[in-house]
Amino acid sequence: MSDSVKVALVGCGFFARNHLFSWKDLAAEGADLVAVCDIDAAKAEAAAKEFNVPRWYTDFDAMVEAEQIDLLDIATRMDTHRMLVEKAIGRGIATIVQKPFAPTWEDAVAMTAAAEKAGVFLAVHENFRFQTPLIRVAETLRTGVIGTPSWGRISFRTGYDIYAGQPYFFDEERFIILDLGVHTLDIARVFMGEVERVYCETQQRNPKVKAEDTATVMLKHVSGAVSVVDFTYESRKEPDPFPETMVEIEGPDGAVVVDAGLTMQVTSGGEMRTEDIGAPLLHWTSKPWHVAQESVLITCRHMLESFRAKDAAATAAADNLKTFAVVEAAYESAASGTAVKPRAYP
Ligand code: NAD
Ligand code: 89Y
Repeated sequence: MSDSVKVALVGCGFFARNHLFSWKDLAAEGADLVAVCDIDAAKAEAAAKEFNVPRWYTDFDAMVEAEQIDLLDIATRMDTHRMLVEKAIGRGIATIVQKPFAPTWEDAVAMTAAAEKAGVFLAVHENFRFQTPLIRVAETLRTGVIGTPSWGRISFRTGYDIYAGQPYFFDEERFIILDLGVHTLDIARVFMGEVERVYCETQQRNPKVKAEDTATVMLKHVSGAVSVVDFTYESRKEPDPFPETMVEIEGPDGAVVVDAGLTMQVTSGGEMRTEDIGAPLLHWTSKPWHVAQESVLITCRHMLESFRAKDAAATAAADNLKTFAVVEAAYESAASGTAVKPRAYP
């Protein structure tokens, strides 16, 4: 086993369980989870006990002062990201931060600039591109079997009760594009390349939420390809595919299609083959969340390996800003009714 990497986790809420299981699984690959922190003492203590973490804290400053942390994993909500990231980067601590990177473009840029200036590793835990099914689609596209993608659809439509685990969604001022669009728009970049124009229509279909819960986004990619990225929390169909992403990519020589149930159909040169691209069940994952849960392990592993290799992560801050720029452009487009060019990071 290579040298151990001391990991600390801040935020022990709903989604952090997946990080805790992942870091414990990665102990075999040298991750040493030394401390957890939550402003809610009961949550921090419970996480430490259940996952056998030696120390727990309620005060982030106290944790970073007392611990020798190699890699900090921030799993709090976005309103706290800038404050925590800037403190960590100020101490030279390599940091991973959950999506959405920040509530605003300005915050995301500030964190990216701070990390670049300090020369410190900063990456966003953007895990959809690390889902087993979507990894397989990206690998298949890279083989060139359909040629260069020219049209695509990336779709996440559900009516699953996401509010049960994440009740804070009711109060978001900007909702599904920032929460879920960050994932699917990131996937559009991975499959079809960078984006030069964005048009978006939003809808608020659930009267109990404050902001958009449905978005239909059209992207013109730099390559000339066009994609439709659509997502909603208000789809009423059975079986509900939550949390699977449906995909359809067309190229000059064929097509790749992923339907509910995670079967990929690859057509190339007039022949079609199917492949099961479902994620395996791990000892701590359960349906329907297992596809998302397993991707947390794969993401954490990628972060550990990138940090060790002194490489930028695939979802480094600067890369995630490109997805964030598409998110901002989608909001601007929906407000103005016009197509918008995503901003560039200076
Ligand atoms: P949550 O509210 O359940 O948990 C957040 C925790 O952070 C809470 O326990 C809170 O007490 C703690 N906290 C807040 N401020 C803190 C501070 N200053 N120091 C220490 N602890 C602090 O939220 P959640 O649902 O677990 O979401 C957390 C993040 O994970 C969000 O950004 C969310 O978008 C993201 N998330 C990602 C995925 C994914 O697939 N990548 C899925 C769900 C949630
Ligand atoms: O918050 C969302 C996310 O990031 O992935 C799934 C989710 O938890 C609900 O759609």
